[in-house]
Amino acid sequence: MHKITDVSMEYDVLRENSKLARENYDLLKEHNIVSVDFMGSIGSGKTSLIVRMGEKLAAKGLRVGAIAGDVTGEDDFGRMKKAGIDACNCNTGKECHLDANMIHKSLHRMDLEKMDVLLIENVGNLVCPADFPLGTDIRAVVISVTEGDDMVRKHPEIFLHSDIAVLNKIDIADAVDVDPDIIAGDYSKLTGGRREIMRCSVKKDVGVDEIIAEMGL
Ligand SMILES: Nc1nc2c(ncn2[C@@H]2O[C@H](COP(=O)(O)OP(=O)(O)O)[C@@H](O)[C@H]2O)c(=O)[nH]1
Ligand SMILES: [Mg+2]
Repeated sequence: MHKITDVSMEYDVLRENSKLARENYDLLKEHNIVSVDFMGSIGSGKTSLIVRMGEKLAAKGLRVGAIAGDVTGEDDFGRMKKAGIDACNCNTGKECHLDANMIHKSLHRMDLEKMDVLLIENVGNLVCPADFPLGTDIRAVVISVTEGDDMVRKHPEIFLHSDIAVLNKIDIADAVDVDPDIIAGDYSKLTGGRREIMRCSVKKDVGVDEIIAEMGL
């Protein structure tokens, strides 16, 4: 059961996060950097999408940076570096989400003078990241067909806190017996018919250009 002290502590944490998120936003704007926070489930394809986008944006002449947010390890960081992205690793320890303070520290470890776009991979989780804006221009949520057809119904908050929603791995929808139209319908209903989920297959390079265009990159 929540007590008054729990509630005010949570309020303080969120208020402090908002303040730092604002500072991150201002710092990124000072350097004319467009930034995206990729939230979403574990294994939905966040790193794959960042790597693919990184390659495409670099081909357009943009200088791409990334922050790999993970509880532990350097796996995603290594994948980003290998793709030629100027990446920074950000391990959260026990935290299930990135917060504005972690991004603040990461930004001070990066060369912002040499960056046009910053792609941030949040910790794989459809709950906690929603409450912690990082100060990016765009918040995106990435799910995939392999998680079943009920993710939007089970986790409406994160979709409501995002500007763009991506449904990945449509290449294997039949194999996992999931109908993408059901997920698309749930998302459309949740957003009052104002938005459509963006279907893609990072693996087959389907729909990634559309995501880049939607982000105005
Ligand atoms: N079939 C298929 N597999 C994909 C696709 N995108 C990513 N994957 C695979 O899904 C797994 C998890 O991807 P990853 O990018 O690490 O997910 P993350 O945990 O969200 O960063 C990897 O084995 C990827 O190769 C896709 O569009 N189609
Ligand atoms: Mg990843």
